[in-house]
Amino acid sequence: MRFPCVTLLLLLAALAGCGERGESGEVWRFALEEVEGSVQWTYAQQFKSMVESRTDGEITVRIHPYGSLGTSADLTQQLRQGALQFAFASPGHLGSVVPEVQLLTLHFILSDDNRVNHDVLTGNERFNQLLDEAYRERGLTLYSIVPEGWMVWTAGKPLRTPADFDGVKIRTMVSPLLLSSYKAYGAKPSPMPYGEVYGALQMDMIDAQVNPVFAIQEMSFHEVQDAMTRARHAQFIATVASAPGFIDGLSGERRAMLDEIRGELAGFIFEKQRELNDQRLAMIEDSSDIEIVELGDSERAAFRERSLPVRDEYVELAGERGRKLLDTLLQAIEQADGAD
Ligand code: 6CS
Repeated sequence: MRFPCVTLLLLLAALAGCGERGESGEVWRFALEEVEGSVQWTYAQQFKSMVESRTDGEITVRIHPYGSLGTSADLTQQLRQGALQFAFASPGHLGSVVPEVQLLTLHFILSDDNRVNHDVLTGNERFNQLLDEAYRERGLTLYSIVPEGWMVWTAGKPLRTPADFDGVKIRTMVSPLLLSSYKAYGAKPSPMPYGEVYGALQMDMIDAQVNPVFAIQEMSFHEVQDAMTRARHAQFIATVASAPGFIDGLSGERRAMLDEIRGELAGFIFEKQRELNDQRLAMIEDSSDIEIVELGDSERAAFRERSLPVRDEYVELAGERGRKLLDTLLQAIEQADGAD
């Protein structure tokens, strides 16, 4: 996929710290790492409608779906320069800039109960605050954490055991720990931007990829793969980041509005991602003969075992704050699982 020139947006960098002023008021630019109809698009549409109605049209939210402004790395750069006010920033890409956020790419650290994951990730204040500190050190602020559903593996064959991964060229996002996670299974990870995955699968440059079901359907990856393996090894967890100083620089009333919207959107998008993932799985089943395999507990345990040393690598990379984030998350999940 090729991207148009972003010169116009770079010019807008001069507006750092505030939204652009349009003809009828302020414009907040919100960029997505996913296409129209996706979980991120659904979130952004709802955000837009809430902001615009609550500010009586004083603010217009302009949504830029994936492909219009560049890769995830480009979006992060534009956000840091102040050319965008909000952008989705997935840990699988952002980990190269904010090492601590790679925690959200580690395998087998979450509950099997998705409601628990959602409640902890969006509701645990200490966790969110620690992560925000890490973002701020790198010229970003954390607005929200948005779980988008379980990741599944697609390949030319089912991937039931680590031995099945031996030598498999799997496309990953670019954060270093994702490479470690798949090397631990014996695979050959091959990082590349999202927009290049379909072509790389079609041309046999890679054998496999990993993404949530809704994304596999909307990017047509199932058309060029023979099997889908569901291991519940990790969720696709995105974050919404904001431009430096943007939210801090708003009036108290606007900041309170954004806090309120974040809380309301958390419940909204949790239901929507579930609906989208279920609907898209049915669409894949109806339109292709891809083999769908669900791993059992003992099969998952073999992968979990291999994944554990990557946690130590995370702490080495992400330092003391990373260790605190990992401990906070594991404890909160364990506690919430126990309370069920
Ligand atoms: O695999 C990726 O790169 C992308 N996957 C999803 C579901 N969202 C954005 C991300 O860049």
